Order: sequence, then C-alpha cells, then structure tokens
Amino acid sequence: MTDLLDVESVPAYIASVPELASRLGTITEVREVGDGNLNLVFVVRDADARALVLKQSLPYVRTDPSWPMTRERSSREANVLAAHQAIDAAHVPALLFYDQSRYVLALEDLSDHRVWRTVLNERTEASADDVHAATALGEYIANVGFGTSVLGLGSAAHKRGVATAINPELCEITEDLVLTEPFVDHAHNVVHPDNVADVAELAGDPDVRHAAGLAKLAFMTRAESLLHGDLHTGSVFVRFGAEPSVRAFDSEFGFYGPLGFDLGMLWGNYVLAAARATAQGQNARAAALLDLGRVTWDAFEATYRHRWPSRQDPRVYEDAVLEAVLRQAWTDAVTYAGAEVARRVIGFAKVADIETLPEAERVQAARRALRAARKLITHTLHGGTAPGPAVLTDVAAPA
Ligand code: SR1
Ligand code: MG
Repeated sequence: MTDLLDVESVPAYIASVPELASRLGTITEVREVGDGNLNLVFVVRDADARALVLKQSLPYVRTDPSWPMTRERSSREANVLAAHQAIDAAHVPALLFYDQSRYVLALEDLSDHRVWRTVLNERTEASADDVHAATALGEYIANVGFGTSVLGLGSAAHKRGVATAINPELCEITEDLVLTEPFVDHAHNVVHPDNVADVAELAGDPDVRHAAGLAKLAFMTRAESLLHGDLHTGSVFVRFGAEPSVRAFDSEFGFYGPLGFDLGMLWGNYVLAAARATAQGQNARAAALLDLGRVTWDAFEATYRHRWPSRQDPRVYEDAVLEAVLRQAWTDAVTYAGAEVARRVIGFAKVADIETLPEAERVQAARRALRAARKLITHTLHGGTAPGPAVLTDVAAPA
C-alpha cells in the first residue's frame, strides 16, 4: 500500500496527525500545485481561510519515474529549513511540522507569493521589485552562510551541523547534472540542432573542463556553510507591493558546501533571464538583469561584513581573513554561475526562460547563454580573481 498523498486522502491524513489537525478546522479545499522535478505539493485550506502546505517526496523523480530518488531528502530539507529559519526567518517559508514516517513537510502557505522565475519571464521592462528580491537574497545567503559556518557557530557546533546535513544522494545529482554532464557526452544532453556547435565550443575548451573539475572538487570537499543547494529563481517566492516578501524554498539539495555556491546558482539564473530578454530585443532589461548580480553581491558583502564582528575566535580570524573569505566566495560564485547556465541549456533540467521562447529566439538565447557560461566558468582560471561586483555585466554580457 502506498503512503503517497493525493487530493482525496489529504483531509484524512491531516485528521490523523495531531500537530496538523490542530492548525485547521473543516477542510474545504485541497489543491495539488507541485510543478517541480521531484515532489507532491498540496495547498490545504479550511472554512476559516486558514491554510498550510504539505510537501511530500516521491520515491522517484516526478518528471522521470524510472529514476529512483531517496525520500530522505525531505528530512534534509526539514533540517536546512529549521537551521535557516533560526538564523533568517524572514527569507524562508516557516516549517510548521515534519512527519518523518511519511516524508511530509508542513509549511507556511505562501499562496499570495509567486515564483520569481515566472514573474521574470512575464516582464517586458526592468523592475525595482527585482532589485528588491536580489537584495533580499544577498542578505539571506550571507546570513545563513555566516551563521552556519565555523565563524558563526564555532568548532563543535559546525562539526555537528556538517554531520547532520549530510546529503549524499542529492549532492551526487548536483555533481552529475551541474558539474559534470554538461561538459562531457551524456544522454541527458539535448539541444536544438542549431546549438550543437555552440555546445561543442564550450565542451571542447579544455579550460572549461579543468575549471569544472576544480569546482566539482570544491563542491565535494569544502564544508563551509549549510547551503540552500538549489537556489535558482524557481526556488524563490516573491510578493511585491505594500508588504514585500522574498523566500527561498525547496532546500532539499541543502548540504555543507562552498559559501559561493548559492550565489553562483542565483547569478547563473540572472544570466539565463538576461539571455531571454536579449533574445526578445529587451536590451535595457537584459542589462538590468545582469546588474542584479552586482545587487545581490553588494547585499551579500554588506551583510557578511556586518556579521563579521560577531565571529567566533577572532584571535586568528583577523580582518584579512574576512577579505580572503569574500574573495573565495566571489571566485567560486563566478565559476558555479557558469556551470549553472551551461547545465540549464544543455542538460536534464532545462529552464522556462529559454525553453518557452519561439524557436529562433530560443536558439539565439541558448547561444548567448552558452558563450556567457564559457566565460564565467573559465574567468578565475584566466586570472579574474579580484571581487568585482559587476562581474555579470563585465563577463556575461552579450558580445
Ligand atoms: C533530478 S533533479 C533535477 C534538478 O531539479 C532540481 O530542482 C535540481 O535543480 C536538480 O538539479
Ligand atoms: Mg526544486
């Protein structure tokens, strides 16, 4: 018998779990809204308009049921959410309850938010709202990056955190899908025939593979901070207007890794959004999207510097160490941004930014994105090591 929920079984499930039943009255609406690659997601509402979200992991990839996937990812997401909530509650959905026996997370309902990628893809002009979101995310990355590190936690708590957050199966997906497959021949790699030469240009550059190898090694060995692990614009809920709110959700890929990884994932998705805008003839908007890289970096840097005086063990962690940490985060982020762009064009998990364009524009956008990816991945290898906040504008802008 399956324990997987569906719209019909959700009310009985909630009634059977006291921690959930106490939060809702008579249930009047259950909707399945999951649109990602992996999970079931239900929005549940009661007669008094109270609501919560249930997220349950499937034992396989939702978009490819022949691909088995550990359900323990739900426990890892619960762990990341709880840790991030303790440090920066404003920028994550509240975790209300976790049912380990059925791999169900109960989360704050954010139905009045929208997925940022969808909002970005609908826009035709640059928006100050996106600057707000990019700023909030820079603050989030710095808050949780510092707060879960040795500097924020001290030695023993950091080691416990690393042990608790181990996430081998989902890390391996990132190692494969983001940091390996786009740069080698692989069955997951499918592009439009007119982009085959563009992929060959990228994958044929020995510096690209060299940089990807170094980035993969860092991803697998540098347990610096408890990361979100999959911080693309489709993992961000936004609500703009009088009460703006920006929340990073879907942290099931979370683990202890390089501080610059989440920044790089996000930067890569700004580049993809810019490639779309350029292909649509929105050049000013494309420039504004690339400038979001600077915005996020500035907020990240300011927040990290603000937290620095609270660090553990300042005896040896002098201010020169702060500069080195920031420099390392920046150089890592540039490389990971390039890998994210490449894999979203070439590999298994493509993005609507490119895929929903009409054919000719899609080919154009993919070409621009792949050229940017190549420059970003190899930027550090080619000597671009100084933190320059305008990196996306400088490196990834269309030629
Ligand atoms: C098999 S999972 C494919 C992708 O979906 C997730 O959102 C991650 O980005 C992962 O790489
Ligand atoms: Mg996801």
